[in-house]
Order: sequence, then structure tokens, then C-alpha cells
Amino acid sequence: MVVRSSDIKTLDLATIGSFRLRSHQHKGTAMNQTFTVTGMTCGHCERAVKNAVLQIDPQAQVSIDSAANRVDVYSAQAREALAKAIAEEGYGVAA
Ligand SMILES: [Cu+2]
Repeated sequence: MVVRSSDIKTLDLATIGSFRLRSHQHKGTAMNQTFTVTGMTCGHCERAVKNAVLQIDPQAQVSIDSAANRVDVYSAQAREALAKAIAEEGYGVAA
């Protein structure tokens, strides 16, 4: 197989371009993040967890199923920041 220098140049540009796009999306685009949260026993707990998330990201969409210990957050914020806010309310968070 013959590899011409023009082929290598094209490949490099495509590779660099996809890396740039990916890192940009990682920082700036909201995505769904699922947390396993233990200790939520009633509607008050669900509201406390939801409010904790909204303090980190007022734009977040939060969906909670306390019976399944499941919290879905649609947010561009870092996962660690969201998990910390929930834990600070007194609930267990499995990363
Ligand atoms: Cu409660």
C-alpha cells in the first residue's frame, strides 16, 4: 500500500477537527446525567434534591424516581458539582 503525503495531511486535519469538536461539546452542551441517590423517602426529599440541583444549574431539567433511587439531570454542569450538591442535602450519591 502506498501512502502519499497528501493523504496523511488530510487524515491529520480530520482527526484534529474531531478532537476540537468533542472537547467543545463536553464543556458547553447539556446532557442527561443519571445519579443513584439513596435516602429519598417522600416528596419533600425529591424537592430538596431538585432544588439542590437547581442551585447549581437553574436551567437544569430534573426528573426523580425516589422508589428507584434514580435522579436524571439534564444539564451542562459538571457531574461532580451536581453530585456534591445532592450529597450536601444529606442524601447518598453513587457516582
Ligand atoms: Cu422526605
